[in-house]
Amino acid sequence: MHSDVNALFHALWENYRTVTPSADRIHSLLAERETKAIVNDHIALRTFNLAPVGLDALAKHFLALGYTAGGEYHFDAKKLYARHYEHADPNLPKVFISELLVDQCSPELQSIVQKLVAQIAPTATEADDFLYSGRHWTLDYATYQTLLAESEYAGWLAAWGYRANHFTVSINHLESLQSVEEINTLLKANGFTVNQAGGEVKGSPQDCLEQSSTMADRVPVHFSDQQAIIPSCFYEFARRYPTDAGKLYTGFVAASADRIFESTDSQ
Ligand code: OOG
Ligand code: NI
Repeated sequence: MHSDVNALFHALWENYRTVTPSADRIHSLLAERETKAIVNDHIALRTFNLAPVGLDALAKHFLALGYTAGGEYHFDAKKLYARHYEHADPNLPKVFISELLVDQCSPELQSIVQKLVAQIAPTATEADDFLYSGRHWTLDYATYQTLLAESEYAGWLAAWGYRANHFTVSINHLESLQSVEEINTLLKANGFTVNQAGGEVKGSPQDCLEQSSTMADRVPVHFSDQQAIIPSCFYEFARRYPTDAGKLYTGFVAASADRIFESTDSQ
């Protein structure tokens, strides 16, 4: 368990950027327009709802650093449950953690995932580096394809394991660009692909949250029997609005999140 929150996010970022070539390019594109450092709105992590790696085992790392649980979110069609965590320090990123409800999936998927999770050391989740420790199991390409065919989320998680699947720029903290639309225009002008699912801008001022994301980079990955080029991680952009109480909304919007998951889809 990390005792230094900045060290944890730094390690998560370093791990993320090694598999996400767009991350540095997009970060530079924004940073060169700004006088202050880019602030992250949130990051996201994925897991299976099986011991010892359920959502709470990941959350524990953040609770130990002073984070508290925020809202919970249900994604019935994707068979996912999620919760967000936030810190009293508004400059620390929020954390969105989801888990696949394995028991709701097909017997074949359940059996595959149980075999993957059985390879994880019982105390693995306690390690300082667990949240960026990648895959803890062997996986062949055909098994990856089987998982993908039923659940894009299961396939991605089996291939990539534990790591931040995206970082999110806080548009509220930018000086040069004010809106999600402006960010999307800049991204497209520089050759990046913006996630179109449900529209390029997800959410509205009424939701108190507007978001967009790139489609994940595609990079080579070693499976136990072959190498293949598959989606890795993506970048997201979020603009928050005040709620009626006057403070910026700190939660997420399930309908938007549902489509942001699709940023790592393989087709
Ligand atoms: C999380 C997707 C949801 C958001 O900001 O609503 C999300 C994921 O892809 O793991 O990041
Ligand atoms: Ni996000």
